[in-house]
This record gives sequence, C-alpha cells and structure tokens, in this order.
Amino acid sequence: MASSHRFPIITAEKAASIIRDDDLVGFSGFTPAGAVKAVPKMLAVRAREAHERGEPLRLRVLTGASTGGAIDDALAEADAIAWRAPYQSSRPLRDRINRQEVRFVDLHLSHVPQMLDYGFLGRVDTAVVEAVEVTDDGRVYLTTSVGITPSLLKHADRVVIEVNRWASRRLPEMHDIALLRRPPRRDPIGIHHPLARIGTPYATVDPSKIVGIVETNEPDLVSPFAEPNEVCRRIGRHVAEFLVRELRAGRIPPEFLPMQAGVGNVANAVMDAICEHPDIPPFQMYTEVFQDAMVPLMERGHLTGASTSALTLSTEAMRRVFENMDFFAPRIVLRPQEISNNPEIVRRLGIICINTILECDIYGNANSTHVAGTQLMNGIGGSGDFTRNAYLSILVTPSIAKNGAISSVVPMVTHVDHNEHSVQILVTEHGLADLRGLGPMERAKVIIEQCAHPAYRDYLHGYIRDSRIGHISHDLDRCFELHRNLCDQGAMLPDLSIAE
Ligand code: 0RQ
Repeated sequence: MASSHRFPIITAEKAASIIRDDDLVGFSGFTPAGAVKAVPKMLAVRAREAHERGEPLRLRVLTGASTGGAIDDALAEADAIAWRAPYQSSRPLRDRINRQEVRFVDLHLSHVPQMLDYGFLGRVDTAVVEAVEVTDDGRVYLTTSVGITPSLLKHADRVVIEVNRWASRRLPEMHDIALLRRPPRRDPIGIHHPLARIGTPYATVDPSKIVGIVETNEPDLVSPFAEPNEVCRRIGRHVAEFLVRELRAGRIPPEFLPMQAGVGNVANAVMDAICEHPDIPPFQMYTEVFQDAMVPLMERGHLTGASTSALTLSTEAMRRVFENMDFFAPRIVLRPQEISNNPEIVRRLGIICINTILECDIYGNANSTHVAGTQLMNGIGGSGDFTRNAYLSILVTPSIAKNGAISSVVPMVTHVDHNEHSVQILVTEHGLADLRGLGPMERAKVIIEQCAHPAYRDYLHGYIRDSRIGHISHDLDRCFELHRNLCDQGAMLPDLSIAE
C-alpha cells in the first residue's frame, strides 16, 4: 500500500463545516464496525450551535446499516437528523422516529447500493468514510466493514476520509470489493463458495473529490454481548437438534450448508448451541455480521470460514483478531452488502438463515420491527434479504416479553416483515414449529402447541375456535385484542400471572 501525500490533513471541524442543512450525507459503517468517529461528533456540535442561533441544520443520513454512537446517538441527540435510511438501532434516534420528528425509510440492506446507483435516494452531497489507507490514485483501503462504502465513494460529490490508526493495516487482506454492473447487463455473481473472491482489496474514488483526511485512533464501540440466558440456550438447542434431524434425513448434505445468523444475544446463543452439538460438522458462514461468538468458534475449528460485511466485534475480540491475522485473514472475507446479502447467492449456496423477530402470528407471518404495529424497534435490516431466499428460513424469539405481559405468538401480527410464504421454521424456548408443507390450520395448531407460552395457549386455541371459518380462520373484531389490551392496560392478558 503506497500512502497518500497529496490530500490535505484537515480537522474534524473543518470537515464538518462543508456539510450544509438538508445535505444527503453518507457515512461508512455497518453496525458500529467501520463507522466514522470524528466528523459526525463535530457535526452534532455544529448543529447545536446552529440551532442556538436559530439556524436550521438537519441532515439526511445514509449508512450501510446501524452505526456507532458517534453517528446516530450523537446526531439524533443534537436534533441533526431529518431523514434516515436504511436501518438503525439507536435509542435517541428511535424515540425521535416514533414521535415523527425524523423520517425513517426501512430498507432491505441488499437494495441500497442499487438505489444509490440509480439515484432513487437523491444525490449524495458528502461521503465521510473510514479507511486504514488512501493512495494518491484513489484506492481506499477500508477498515472493519464494507457496507455501502464503495457506492458512497463512487456517487458522492465530495469525500472526507477518516484514517483510523487503531485499525489493523492488515484488514485489507480480508476485503473483496466489487460493484455490480447495471441491469440488464449485470453478470452472474461468480461466488460459488463462501470464501470465493471476485473483486479487489480496495474501493476506488476519484481523487479530485477528496476534500481532506481526518486522522483518528479509536476502536469501534461495540458493546460485548451478555452471556446467553437459559431461554436463549433452549432456543439454540431446539435449532441445533432440528438441524441434526435434517442432516440425518439427508435434507442437509453431509458437508453441511453455509449459515447466516442475525445480530443479538439470541443469535449468538444459537450459534453456540449449533457448534457445541457433536453431530454438526464444521461449517462456514455466509452472513452480514461477524460477531463475538464466532471468534472462539473459528479458533476451535467449528467455523472454518466466514463471508460477512462487518466485523462487529467488541474491542477485546477485535484485538484477538488483529493479533492473529495470519490465522483469521485467510478465513474471513469482507464484502459490500449488495453481495453479502445478495438473493442470487443466498439461493445458490443454499444458506440456512436464522433471524430474530419480535412476534409471529399463528399462521407464520412475522414482525421484526414494530411493537404493537406502531413503535419502531430497529428495522428489517438484512433479515428479509436472507429469510425470503434461504434454503431453510428459521425465525427465533422468546415466547414472551416484558415478564409475560407480551406473548410473541399472537392471532395476527400488527406489522408484517416476513410473510407466511417465506417463513419455514419458528422457534421459541418451548419448541420448534416446522411449517413446511402445512396448510394454515395445521400451522396454527403446531405454532400454538410448540411455540406459544403455555399460559397463552388456551386463549389462542379459543381465538381459532370462535373465528370465522375460511381457508384461514380469523375474527376481524378480535384479531388485535391482545395488542389493544397491551396498549390500554399494559398487558395482553391483564389477569394472567406468569411465574418466573
Ligand atoms: O426490550 O431492550 O427493553 O429489554 O425487544 O429483544 O429478546 O433482547 O432480542 O436483542 O435479539 O432483538 C427483533 C428487535 C430482537 C432484533 C429484535 C423487546 C424485548 C427487548 C429486544 P428491552 P431481545 P434482540 C441482522 C438481521 C430485525 C433486524 C434483523 C431486530 C427488546 O433482532 O432488530 O433481524 N431484528 N437484522 O423485551 C414488544 C414484543 C417483543 C418486545 C421482544 N413481541 N413486543 N417488545 N421485545 N419481543 C442485523 C442487520 O441487519 C445489520
């Protein structure tokens, strides 16, 4: 890597000063991994000062997925975000979205680069991206994520690069960056194996667009995951035992299939349980987020390789990877989200996909995003890219939330992210519902008996009994009764008490 001598080193203040009210600003970052750290914090300061003077400064903010606190938390708290896409997981931002102070566009992550390419989201005024190095001829070597950064570099009018000295200079060994051609002249994506490479270790930018380089020296602030609780462990065991049955029945080949797992504590526990099962052979992942649990699994040889768009690792786990790059670099490929989440590849490789939801209904429709149909949690993220196209689509959730005031199995979901046509397997700590080949009323029976918390089963059976019969039985007066109770009385069945 030949470093750059041609671009001016500028302060975060100077970089922030080129951004104007209502600009569309693209930041690098897919989760806190590879998210820029200095410029957005200065933008938040500038926004506060502007607002005190009575001047507007609110931005349209685009990233790969969620971000670190320096972007979404800081900018939301300064009321500096007017519009946001495609995903978030920030409490202050979520509050403002739910108060309708910020317009949020919840997108499938694989779609975003093509939307940028065709201008569906407007022109990108400024991109601020994190790199380990940039060369005079415009090769940009990225850090711990790829996300939409190559597309931002291509389409933005102006570019600021945060060069982060904390990140390992060897990270580009993991990068495989390729932009797809426009339809109808798009070639098949030549990935026939999770670790296949089709691109370059760097993204490119027209050097004349680079305004300057801001120097940083900070880790990604990823919070470490909690040790899995018993509920998560039981969900994990149900998934592992199911996969072993599929393997024995010959519905999964002996060499296994690549896996994808969503983020969070439940997904981490499921990965642990799968790897601990003695009858599951070592396997590879084709996923979007590489999390803490996967580091020891790779070290122990359960996980022999992973394709991802981000290394979403706590500082401690990241250090472990940086200190042993000879081991990790050949086993991990970091890709743009258009490729890590691409339906063509998900289908071709036959990926087993495991994602977490908020609630499902008795017919198999699932809600990952909106509590009681109105309150956004995070967004659909990549879960739809994978669930819709998976070889086996598995959705997991604890059977109850908020100490039993909420049942995760309901008569009708209040928002649909994954519909019954895409969902094959539902899992809670009580059991697993295999919906393949079942008609709606058979689905309802197995979902209630296997997945619902026992305290909610009578209600759900009673709902079906009293419903209007059709291909699918429903009572349109009562289908949201549980949610109405929750909103009005704070619990879905206010008289129910569930012992811990
Ligand atoms: O609330 O935070 O107040 O404690 O939801 O729930 O059980 O801790 O699970 O952290 O895995 O999050 C679906 C939100 C689950 C997440 C969701 C409450 C519960 C708790 C969190 P507290 P848990 P998780 C890859 C794929 C969509 C995007 C996706 C998600 C909080 O997994 O955003 O899959 N998925 N991306 O108490 C009301 C219910 C509830 C409920 C749980 N039915 N009603 N509240 N909670 N069920 C990632 C990317 O795309 C980058």
